[in-house]
Amino acid sequence: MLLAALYCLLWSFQTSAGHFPRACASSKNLMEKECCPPWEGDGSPCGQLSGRGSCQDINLSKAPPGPQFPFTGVDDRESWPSVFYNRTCQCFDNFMGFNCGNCKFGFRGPNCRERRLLVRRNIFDLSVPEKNKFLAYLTLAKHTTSPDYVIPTGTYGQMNNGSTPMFNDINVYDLFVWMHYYVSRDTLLGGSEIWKDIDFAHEAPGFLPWHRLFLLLWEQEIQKLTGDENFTIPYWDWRDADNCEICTDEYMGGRDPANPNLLSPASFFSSWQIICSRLEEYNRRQVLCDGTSEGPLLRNPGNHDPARTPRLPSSADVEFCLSLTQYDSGAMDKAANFSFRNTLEGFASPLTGIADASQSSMHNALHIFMNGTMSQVQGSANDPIFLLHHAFVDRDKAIMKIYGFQKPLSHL
Ligand code: KOJ
Ligand code: ZN
Repeated sequence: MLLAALYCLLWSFQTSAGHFPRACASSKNLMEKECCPPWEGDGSPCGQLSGRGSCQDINLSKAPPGPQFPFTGVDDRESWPSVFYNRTCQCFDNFMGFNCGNCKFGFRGPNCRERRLLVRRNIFDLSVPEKNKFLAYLTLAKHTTSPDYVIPTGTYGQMNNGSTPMFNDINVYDLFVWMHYYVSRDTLLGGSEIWKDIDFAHEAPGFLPWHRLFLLLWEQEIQKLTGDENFTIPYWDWRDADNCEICTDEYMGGRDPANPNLLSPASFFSSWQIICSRLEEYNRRQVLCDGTSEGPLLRNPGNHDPARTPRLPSSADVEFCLSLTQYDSGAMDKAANFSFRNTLEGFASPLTGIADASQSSMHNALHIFMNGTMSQVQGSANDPIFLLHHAFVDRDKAIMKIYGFQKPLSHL
């Protein structure tokens, strides 16, 4: 749960992942501010009897408000997760998870001691049965209610400070769509007031580690759902592409001949419903996305604004990003110059490294190019192309940049 907090400091806040263990969604848990569920293996909180972990007070450093968010105490995501819980499981050794029931990424076995190496592969290198298995996993995730997690449908204030819990079931796929919405959503300030200049996962140093953790958690949930402990997300290598090569009915869905904004009826995803897309409506009503279906996936690749995104990224663009030696720079936001993160994210030119608000390049270029659900930050993870795209953004050389590792870590 909420592991993103360990990894990123964005705009001076602990970042938030935002999904809640079902076992901690009661008014008792919320009133006591404790989330230390039992581990099934021994029935003790955090698997304490088996030495997996123990229930601990969380200890967060307080961050001062910055220019992007000149408030304190108005948003549940500040100092995550302390608005909801101030005691959670601290896991030992290679255990992790809300009840220390999982192994840390890269480990397996009953005691999580065995090293495991998993490799993310190019989707075009998968055999037809392997590719079809991936598509079947996506379908299964979209049709299976998450056994372990629920989503809050109101703020802590709307829940009367925990005494009236507001949570919904959600399917495994949409759980992650919702997390991406929640981390990037606007702040509801009460009345009709909204603060839009806030995003805990984009436009700042946490962009790469937040999305990296997102993909790792996604893989872990699919591994649990399918029993396939070797599952990894395939990537789409979009370097030098001049069209959406994965937008065919055999892969991520072709275009509907009758409506260019929709997926072809023969594709795997034409019947999918999206969530978390009606941002203006949520803001007007001062509510959160509650996971209700909001219509079909929209995608119209290539029919985007060519002045904003003239082309998809080239190999030379990627090489330029990798030549930048500073992970982030300056104000560490979307105006940063010569920043590896800002250039790879797509707010700075991949020719010069200078920030350019008129263009969406690199990672952003793919979102804009898809011209539909993918192009709006809060709902973009509805389109499964999001996963293939971010698996490529997360590829080895990018990761080496973040952590200074010598070896590729795409297998993490
Ligand atoms: C959607 C996203 C994103 C960027 C854009 C476009 O998720 O990160 O759309 O800039
Ligand atoms: Zn994102």
